[in-house]
Amino acid sequence: MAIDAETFDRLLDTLGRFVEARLRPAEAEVDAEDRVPDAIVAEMKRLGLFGLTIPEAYGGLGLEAGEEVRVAMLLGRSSPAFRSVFGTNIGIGSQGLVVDGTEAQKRRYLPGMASGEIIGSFCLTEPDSGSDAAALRTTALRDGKGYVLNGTKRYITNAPRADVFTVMARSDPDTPGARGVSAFIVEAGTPGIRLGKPEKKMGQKGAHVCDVIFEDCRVPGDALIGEVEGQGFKTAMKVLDRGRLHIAAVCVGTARRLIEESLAYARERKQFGQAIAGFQLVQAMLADSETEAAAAEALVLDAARRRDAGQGITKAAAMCKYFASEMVGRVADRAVQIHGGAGYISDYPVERFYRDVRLFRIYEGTSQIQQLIIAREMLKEAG
Ligand code: COS
Repeated sequence: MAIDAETFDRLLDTLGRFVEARLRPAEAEVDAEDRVPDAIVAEMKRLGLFGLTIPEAYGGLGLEAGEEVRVAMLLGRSSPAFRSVFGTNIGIGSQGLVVDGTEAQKRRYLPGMASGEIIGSFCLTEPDSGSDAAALRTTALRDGKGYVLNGTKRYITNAPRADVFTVMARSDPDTPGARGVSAFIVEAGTPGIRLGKPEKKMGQKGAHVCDVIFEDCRVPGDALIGEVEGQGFKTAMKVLDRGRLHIAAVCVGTARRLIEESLAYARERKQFGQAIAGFQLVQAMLADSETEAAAAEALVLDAARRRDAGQGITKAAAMCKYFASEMVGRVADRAVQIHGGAGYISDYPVERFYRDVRLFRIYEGTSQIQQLIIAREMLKEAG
């Protein structure tokens, strides 16, 4: 454990109060304005949220998976846009360096990411390569001591405010598939990088994505993560294993929030002369949501324990992401149903969460990709 149990409990307590007192009251404003207020971002920095998973040696809190998922469940109780502010720094935007970077690369970027001074972002997806990540076409061709990058990356979270990108690119154009791919750490100010227009999304307003376009973008040789070619796809997959567990934990937190909203509404709303919570058909919806959220939580905590025990979690993380993201979709649907007409009106948080949670089944690997990973791992285990 990187921090002692008492300090961790204090952290959870502080973050719980932050979610209740600062994030929840600002949710509607963030959705309407498509922007997280600067004052909240500054508080997130002060609370250490940008460095939750970055090792202590580089200025972070170095939380283990079991601690990280408990924090993620807590943060999941408010709009996902808030977590997204620092989500790439503690996940896909920093972990490539954490797992495979050289000491010099870690020293150069991780302390700034941990403090929130540097925003990290992860460039894997392309216009023609989404689920089939190994088919990516962006190239990084050797030129003297460095590389020249060309290609377009799509739907890149936090790209509009990123300072550094972890970029997966084909360094060996003659090797198709995963083996020809390398990972690079590229500073956003490098000439030859252009950002596309911010995309208009269905939900998660306040979290921004856009294209990142590389046009003859020259990077030094030491931008190659780990300074080893051909490892970039594996780096990306390792990063996604942890990322998927984190997203699953967020889904559990969001489900808890939706259940809380549903329960409160069902107890207050009266029809046929009584609170609708007294009707068994409404109770069935509440019971299904509660049971499924508890099952997802147990799955997430078990996978986190396995990771902290040093076990591989490729299958477990995929199972968590698959089950928890589908689960929160069903919970959000029931929450809207319990609210009736009110659930379709934006004055009630469930309308916003219904749109927000839809993304969980898509990013960091669709449900169908998680199914594929689970089945592949089962077949491997069976020999
Ligand atoms: N950890 C470490 N290594 C891994 C790994 C993991 N979780 N998953 C795969 N690898 C390795 C494999 O062992 C293989 O190595 P070898 O060539 O040495 O055998 C290599 O990576 C290629 O793996 P694989 O053959 O499984 O690649 P595929 O192209 O068949 O499929 C999937 C990989 C479909 C699982 C992958 O493309 C994927 O996850 N797609 C979804 C991408 C995604 O999540 N995008 C979201 C956007 S990023 S926010």
